[in-house]
Amino acid sequence: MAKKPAALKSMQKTDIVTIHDQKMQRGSGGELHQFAEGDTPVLTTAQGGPVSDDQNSLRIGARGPLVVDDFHFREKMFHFDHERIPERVVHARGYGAHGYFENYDSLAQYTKADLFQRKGEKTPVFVRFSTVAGNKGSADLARDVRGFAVKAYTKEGNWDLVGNNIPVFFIQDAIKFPDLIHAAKQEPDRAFPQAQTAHDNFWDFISLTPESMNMIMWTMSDRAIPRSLRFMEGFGVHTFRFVNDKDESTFVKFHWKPKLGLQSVAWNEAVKINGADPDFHRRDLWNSIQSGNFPEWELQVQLFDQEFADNFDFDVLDPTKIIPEEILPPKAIGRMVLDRMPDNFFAETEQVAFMTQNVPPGIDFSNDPLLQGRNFSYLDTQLKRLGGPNFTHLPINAPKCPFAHFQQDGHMAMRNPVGRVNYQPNSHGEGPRESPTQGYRHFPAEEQGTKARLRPESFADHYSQARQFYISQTGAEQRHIAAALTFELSKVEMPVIRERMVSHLLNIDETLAATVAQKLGLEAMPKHADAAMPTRQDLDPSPALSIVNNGPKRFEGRKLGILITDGVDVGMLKALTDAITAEKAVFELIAPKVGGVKASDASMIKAHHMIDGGPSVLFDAVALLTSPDGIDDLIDEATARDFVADAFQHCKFIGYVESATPLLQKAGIADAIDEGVIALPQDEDPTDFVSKLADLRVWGREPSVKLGKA
Ligand code: HDD
Repeated sequence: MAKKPAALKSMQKTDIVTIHDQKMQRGSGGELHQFAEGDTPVLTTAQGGPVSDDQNSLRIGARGPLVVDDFHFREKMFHFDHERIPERVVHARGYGAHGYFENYDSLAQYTKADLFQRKGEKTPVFVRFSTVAGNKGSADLARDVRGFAVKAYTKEGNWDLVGNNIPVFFIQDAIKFPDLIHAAKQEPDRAFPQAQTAHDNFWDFISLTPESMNMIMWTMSDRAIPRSLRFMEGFGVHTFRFVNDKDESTFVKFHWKPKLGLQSVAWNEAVKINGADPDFHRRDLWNSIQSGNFPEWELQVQLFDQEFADNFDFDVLDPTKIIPEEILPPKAIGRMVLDRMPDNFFAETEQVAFMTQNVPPGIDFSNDPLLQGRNFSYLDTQLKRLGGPNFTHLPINAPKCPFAHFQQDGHMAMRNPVGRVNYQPNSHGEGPRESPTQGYRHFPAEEQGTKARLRPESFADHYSQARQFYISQTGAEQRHIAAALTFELSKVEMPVIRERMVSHLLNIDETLAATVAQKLGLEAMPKHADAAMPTRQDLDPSPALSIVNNGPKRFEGRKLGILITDGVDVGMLKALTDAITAEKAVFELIAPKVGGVKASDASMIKAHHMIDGGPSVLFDAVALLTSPDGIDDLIDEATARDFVADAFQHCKFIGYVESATPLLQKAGIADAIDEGVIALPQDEDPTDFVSKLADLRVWGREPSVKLGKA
């Protein structure tokens, strides 16, 4: 007979034992159960029955088989086995937060929507940011569009503005959406690549879909690798309608503008962030809200009438087009502040159900065929994902205004009507009735035409705005677009797809096409792609489209990584961290050991990261506060060399004390000092250094880094 395990023997000797940090008490039959001390609640089953032992399943003899009477085991496993719900078919990976929208002034002239009537009125919101292609567990810094979905709990029902961080879309008709998404996600036979469009199927579809070219310029730009969810714009994309109480309609496009300005990372940095911290964007939002730095966006609208729409160069119903802000300046109408994280990720962020068709009176749709198709799709997906028609009973989806209807029953009905009457009209004089005056009235647009499967000719220009986007970028941003296209197409195995893409690029910008063709090593330049309409060369650049040109010019909300060693000068460290805090930025300390360092005054300073766990890609800028003795702990560390070399390569500001010079040498940048590599002399106020950080990046350094001159 096998010997009893030692742990079991000892457990049988005592009346109170500790298992997994929990005190367990032996019952009269020798079984272990929760030791309920003070106000510690007794563990129960989901049926409310108290549980005596949650560590050992019921069995015959100490080493015998389990028995089916163990209803607690059965229930616990049953529930665990059903914990997952289907992830979203797109936008599976997301992160949400609560907050409010504050209206600046009455917009009654344009819309009767209640949330826009009164100055200073606050409406609660829940926002979910997401990537599109990746699965729920994919990394945050994938090159991808970001979802920017806002649910406003207005006094007249929920308004969902389900937008993206890019104001245009890949396709003009919702019927193409399943093809687009099939092509973008993992290929069906091999189930890779994860969260990447760098593969044949995506570029095959795109190269056969010229209407996607404007969107492709955006997704290959730095917009697709934002530094933080807090530093990106959001767009409603489509043209909507505002309708006022006289039933007059004004077309409207919605834009969210981040208070802290726009900022993205470099591609090489994104790749490394995904390894170092796949939750980079989540963590950033969590940390900033938990520490009271509430992210904020201004809601701006482009308002226009039918006459403007008729005279604009492009069709305002075409979701692959913008209206440049220089042509139609946006009007700021309110601000949104996110100030509270959900209590439970699953209950709120995972179960929140956004639907474009959720609009309050005063907001209506246009005939954008993508929007109309979306209005059909979102309800279906909630049924599949949340398992039944009662998903509006979930607190995150329920309106916060009074509501009354006769919908009843169905799976998991939690809010059930009382009384006899469940229909209307009725003779009991009970229950809600429709209200022609207060109820939602669709804008009475006059429509006519022949029923047919059509694409309007006014949607046919696929290249002009793609070119406009490209020529509106700074040199650095244009280089990034070329590099992104080259990277993605280099992963495409079928040469014909690469060539077809270059033939489209020729219609956008010949220099861009030539650069990509040369970097891909194309043997010969293809012909221009056939175009339904020639590319307009006369569209003016739109400065609003560049991130770099619209940078915030301040370091607020950003993070400095300070590399410290034993002997760090406490005075200097304090002056630097004070200056950073005064700038409303944050800092983290990186040291050879996470336990910290012994500073110049012999005090111990704890670190946030050890050098291996705190690479410079996690920070917006770095400072090297070493000491002549302490530098020895770092000089032979590859991670310390990478810390500096990466910061340089990613065009970040680097502040350094003299003793860090050998580290600059190891990183190969000692002879490449530029205006972004700044000496921090002893006894000098580091405020100057901190004020320079406002430029965020030294993009001018990039060509020299690329050429390997560093
Ligand atoms: Fe969509 C989710 C944004 C086109 C069908 N979409 C979804 C989410 C966002 C967007 C942000 C995630 C919401 C959340 O966080 O829960 N989608 C867009 C934008 C589009 C767009 C800005 C174009 C302008 N979408 C689009 C089309 C269709 C869909 C054309 C189908 C006809 N979208 C869906 C969906 C999803 C979704 C399948 C998946 C999960 C969900 O709805 O709740 O129904």
